[in-house]
Amino acid sequence: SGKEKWPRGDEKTWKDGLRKLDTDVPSITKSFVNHAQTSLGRQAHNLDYLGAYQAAALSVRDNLIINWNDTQLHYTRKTGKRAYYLSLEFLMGRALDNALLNLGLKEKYTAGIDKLGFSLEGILEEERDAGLGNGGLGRLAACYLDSSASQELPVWGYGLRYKYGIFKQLISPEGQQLEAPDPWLEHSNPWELPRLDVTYEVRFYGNSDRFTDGSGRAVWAGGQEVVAVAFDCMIPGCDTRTTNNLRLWESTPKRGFDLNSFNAGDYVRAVESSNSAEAITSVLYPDDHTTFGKELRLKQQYFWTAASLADIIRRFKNTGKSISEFPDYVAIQLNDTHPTLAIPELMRILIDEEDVTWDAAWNIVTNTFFFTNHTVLPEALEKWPVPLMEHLLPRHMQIIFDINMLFLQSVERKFPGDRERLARMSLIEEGVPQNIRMAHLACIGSHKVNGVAELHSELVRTTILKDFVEYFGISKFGNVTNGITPRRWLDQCNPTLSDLITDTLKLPKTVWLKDLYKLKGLLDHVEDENFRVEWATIKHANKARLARYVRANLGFTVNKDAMFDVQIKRLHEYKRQTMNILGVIHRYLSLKKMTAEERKTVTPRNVFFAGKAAPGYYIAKLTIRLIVNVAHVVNADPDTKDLLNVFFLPDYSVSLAELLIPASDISQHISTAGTEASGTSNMKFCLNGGLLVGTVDGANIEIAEEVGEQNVFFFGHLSSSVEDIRFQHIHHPVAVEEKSPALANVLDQVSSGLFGDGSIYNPLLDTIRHGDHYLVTDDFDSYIQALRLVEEAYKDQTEWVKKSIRTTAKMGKFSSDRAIQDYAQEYWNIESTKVQ
Ligand code: B1N
Repeated sequence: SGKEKWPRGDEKTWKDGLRKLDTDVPSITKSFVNHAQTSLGRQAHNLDYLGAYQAAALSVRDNLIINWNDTQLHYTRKTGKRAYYLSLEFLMGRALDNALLNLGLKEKYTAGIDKLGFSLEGILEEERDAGLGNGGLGRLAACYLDSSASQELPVWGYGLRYKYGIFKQLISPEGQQLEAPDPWLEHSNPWELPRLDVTYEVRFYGNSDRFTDGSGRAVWAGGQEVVAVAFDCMIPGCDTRTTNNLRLWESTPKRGFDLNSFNAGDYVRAVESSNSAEAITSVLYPDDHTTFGKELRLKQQYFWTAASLADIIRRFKNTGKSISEFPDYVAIQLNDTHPTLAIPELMRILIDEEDVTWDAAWNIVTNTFFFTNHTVLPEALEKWPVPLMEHLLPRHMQIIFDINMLFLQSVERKFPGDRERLARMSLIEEGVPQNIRMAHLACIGSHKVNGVAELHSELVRTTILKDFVEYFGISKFGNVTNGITPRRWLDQCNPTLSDLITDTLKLPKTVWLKDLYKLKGLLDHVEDENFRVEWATIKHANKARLARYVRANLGFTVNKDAMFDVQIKRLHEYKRQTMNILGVIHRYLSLKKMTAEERKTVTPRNVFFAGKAAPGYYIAKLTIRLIVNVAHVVNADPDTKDLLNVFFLPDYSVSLAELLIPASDISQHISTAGTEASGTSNMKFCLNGGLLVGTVDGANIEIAEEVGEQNVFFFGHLSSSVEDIRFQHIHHPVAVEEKSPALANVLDQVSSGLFGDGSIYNPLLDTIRHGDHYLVTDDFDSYIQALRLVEEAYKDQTEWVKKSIRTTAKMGKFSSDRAIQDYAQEYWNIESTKVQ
């Protein structure tokens, strides 16, 4: 009859039972009260704000689940190509406000919650950040999920459900960073759906024995088996029913695990080994841009890639298609080298379990994977010791050796007799021990490789993967400039500016939020004085909002009429927070020398810092200490305290960024040229009308191209000269006094104890005095000059506001919707599809 058969039972009874989306205030309040009553066991008389948050979240979650279910059913029925984003980090932040905005239900929830005697604002503050990432790489993954759902693309994320996310940062009165665990799951997490039925067993250690039949197959057995359990997080798109999935794996011991030890009465040993299974997903590694070769980290990487691949393959097999068609239906994006083991793992499954030949398997693999590189810093390029890999994953080690042998044979055919080239390109770096170069493996196992901004992608092509460009040809090596989601990074964090833009463009909000190039319509209003006043008033209100936070949480009073100058990012020598604080000291010393008359002409400035240092990164921690102690002195000095203030805001997070970014007049992105692959907060500040002070690096360059160089404050040496300057530093060192007397004076003041015991800071200052790998000495004077120009420009508020509007207006390119469409079309070959 052409009629679809109802799956089971009475269709009407089923359909009557289905929950519908809450779209009106009465059903919202009803759902809220129901959840308080039955999910939480609370009532009006004993519901506090935390309970109210949970009730609200559960009621919103019901809506998400309805959409999520329909989306997944739609994908299953459609059976088109899907993409999977494998990332060890997803820095999601809070979910409630984002879900309300993307569902278009914020106003109705505000009204409903008000009726129940709570304020939505207060409820939103109860939510803990999901901090499952270190910084830009993890937040990028989160923005890409938002854009995939908003663009109605069939994309799933795969990651780990760490019990503890990025550590909580405490700052002692002396300015020392202390780390505390982040128990983000303490009050249960309403945004996840445990899928206790979706599990996979993942093997470690054991032995791999090759068949002797010449098939290349092997049997890997023994060792330890750990179970991966799925937890699904719903990712709502903006103004669409599409709700995608982020699947996070938790490690648990295998049921009945090591029963022998229990039987033998060795209770403690048995419990210990189950602890070790759980340890795999216990904590996010808090180091970025460094590799330690820790076994537990490698275990995390394999556990996650093995579970994710098994899940992807199971889903593919359910479609009934032949395994040779895998790359026509599956694209897998490797977010940096962390998931590179997926390459030998897919080879293993195809060869050992699916009976595919080596060549056919390699063909499938190299048409399935795509690899994004996020840094060219040598210390961040992942290497794993061969003995560790052999011990933990013996079968994968064999496969990697085989891939390497075949690859080098092919290189040898293309470049006969070039032994040095073979050594450079090998997957194995010689040494004691030998190391596996994961970027090389990711590169040769992927269909395409990309960097994250134009300059960075060019550096990838000409430095770390130069030989591979010569071997594969240039077309394998692309660029996708990073982007940010304007939903969180404008509409959510700066609602008043969002409303002004909506009114000014005379477009529905979701239209410009999903086509960010529409912002250029703001250019028609730059000369409208009323509009400029509204623009400036909003910035001022955002500064006041930040000032209230600082007052309430840290007890400092912030002059909200001063210029707000912000640098917030992970602490790292290459990001040069040290140069910023030394610049502040320079400013302080100049102010001290001025007469009272001269001081009257000075623009007051508040300098905000926030960011975490890796727990073992001594120099980065010393920088925090210096910032905190400079703040103590400068903020207390009656000569300067009205003109210059310094704040280090502890425990930087996504939520704190949402408060700081809309409040900035200028932000600093001052990495040594060639070191910051892209940067993404630079885009967030500019989208919110903050101007950029920066080096000619990463995405700063493309921002300047879009907004015009007259609207950014560039300084410093270009990446093309960095190598030569470093060579000079080593072979013809010139004293700081000669290169920058201003900097030398600042260093002397620090050493001589102006900010407390100077000797504490010597290891930090010595990184500049000797070697100066990050070129602080070379860039300092032009940095100070750039800040002078900022101060000049800020005095003309009319012009300044025009620059601010023009900057926001030209940020269309930096929407993560553009970036994700680029991946979808140029890399994954997937299409948008509308959920009915
Ligand atoms: O990735 C961001 C870029 O915008 C930043 O410029 C870049 O620094 C950042 C090892 C990393 N690169 N590499 C990392 C993170 C964790 C880890 O364990 C390296 N993060 C970046 C997004 O493209």
